[in-house]
Amino acid sequence: MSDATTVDYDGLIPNNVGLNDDARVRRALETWYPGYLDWWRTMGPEGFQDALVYLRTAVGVGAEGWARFGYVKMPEYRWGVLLAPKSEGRTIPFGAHKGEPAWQEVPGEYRAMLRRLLVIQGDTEPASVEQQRHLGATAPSQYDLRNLFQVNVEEGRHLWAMVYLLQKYFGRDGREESEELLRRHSGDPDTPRMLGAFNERTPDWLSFFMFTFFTDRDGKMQLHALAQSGFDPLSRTCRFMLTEEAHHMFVGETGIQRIIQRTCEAMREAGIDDPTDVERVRTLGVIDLPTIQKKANLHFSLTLDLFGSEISTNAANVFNAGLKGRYHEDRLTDDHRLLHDTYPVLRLKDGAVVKEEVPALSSLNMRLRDDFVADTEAGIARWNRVLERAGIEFRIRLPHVAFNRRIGEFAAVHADTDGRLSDDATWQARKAEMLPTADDYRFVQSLMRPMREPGSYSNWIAPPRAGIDNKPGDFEYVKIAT
Ligand code: BYC
Ligand code: FE
Ligand code: FE
Repeated sequence: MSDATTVDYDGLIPNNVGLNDDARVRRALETWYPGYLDWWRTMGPEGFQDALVYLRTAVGVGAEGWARFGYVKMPEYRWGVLLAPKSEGRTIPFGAHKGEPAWQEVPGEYRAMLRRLLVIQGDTEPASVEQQRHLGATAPSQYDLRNLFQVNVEEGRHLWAMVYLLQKYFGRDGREESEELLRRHSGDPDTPRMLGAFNERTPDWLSFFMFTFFTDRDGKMQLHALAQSGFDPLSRTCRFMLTEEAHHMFVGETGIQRIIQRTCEAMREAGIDDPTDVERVRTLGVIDLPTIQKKANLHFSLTLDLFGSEISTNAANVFNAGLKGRYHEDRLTDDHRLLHDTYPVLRLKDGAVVKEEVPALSSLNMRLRDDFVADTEAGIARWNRVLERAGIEFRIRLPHVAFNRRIGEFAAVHADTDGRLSDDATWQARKAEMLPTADDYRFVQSLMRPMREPGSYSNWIAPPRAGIDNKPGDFEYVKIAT
């Protein structure tokens, strides 16, 4: 029996959802498992499959001590199905059904809508693992290598989380969707992943840290919105996923912070004051600040696309249905139905970017995106404190939301990082100041050399302030089989 906080570790699939008493779903998951493992081995981290990696594994869902650390071979990681504890008497917090008891089964009228949300959420998780597949070969330290793999196994577990919901609540359709989730692949011309950013490459560690800083944060925002769901199993799943997600953004934020720190140190040692003297900074073997800015521009704009169109009937429908709420819905004090409210949306009107009040229900994607931008700003401010302390006249800043977009209001125009619209020729001429160029990629790539010695770090990144699980600086996080 599972009382929701104890996790059953005896079977093939660790879980706190009573799989032992649910032969149908257990069999479905056990049938899916070999295909998953095959996917992990062929599309997951390249190499290192026999290495012992110092990983945390979720062993409970309570607020205290939910994870255990230890050496694991990745294919033997205990991917499990873990839901946050049920809160008795929970009601649907928003939309047309607000105040009714939360659903424990799929509401028939919303079946298709819910299935689509689960599939899109599920699709992103393995996509990110595929995107990061080649990074192990060039990790700048054992510490970073371990963090990469930690993120990868947890994204794998997030796939399990969605597959469980699909198989438990969607029968045959759910089993087919679960297979499809392993069949689509990031960047595949015939069967790509569903959302744009998940088909982009993550070619180097600067990209990886930017991805975990920006794109995993879209994950955080979307999971928060889904954690409010009136469909209780989804709410509980997402609440637990969020406890893991925090580490992914930590990896991104501190990764970039350490890169900036190292660049500042090297510039100071060499007596370089001008951060835009890219050539000289590069000769020091560290990443120049303008390149970091351009990568941030790229990953920010790609991630904004993941919020969908600013004005969206899909978003209105899933809110009305009680399936996907707002960030911190439970802390907001309006009527949670939004039938009569408006929200300010940036729009393109007669060739200008203007703010317009739009019905609140239609602008929920915009609202979540605004919450995302605010959350992002806090992290950027911490990067900038490193620059400030080093006395270097440079600040990382977010580009305008209209910059480099492929989805929504600004998809059809060119806007620069200040939001000024420009014609195609001007855009082409200025692109290299705003987005990474082939030369920038080549330079960053040239720094990507593996550092395998415990406690040693590649020249372009500073060591972290503390080890994982309080381990000492020279801890061997990954025991590479020879
Ligand atoms: N690329 O009304 P619209 C994560 C499609 S990340 C391609 O504007 P909607 C993670 C859209 O599907 C979080 N297509 O938008 C992070 C629709 O197509 P159909 C993932 C796109 O539907 C790092 C059409 O355009 N979870 O967890 O309101 C590592 C019109 O759509 C894109 C979720 O996203 C795009 N960028 O919003 C690992 C939550 N954007 O149906 C993991 C679930 C839109 O007309 N998903 N389209 O064929 C959703 O809530 C919504 O589907 C979206 C889109 C917010 C994604
Ligand atoms: Fe995830
Ligand atoms: Fe994540």
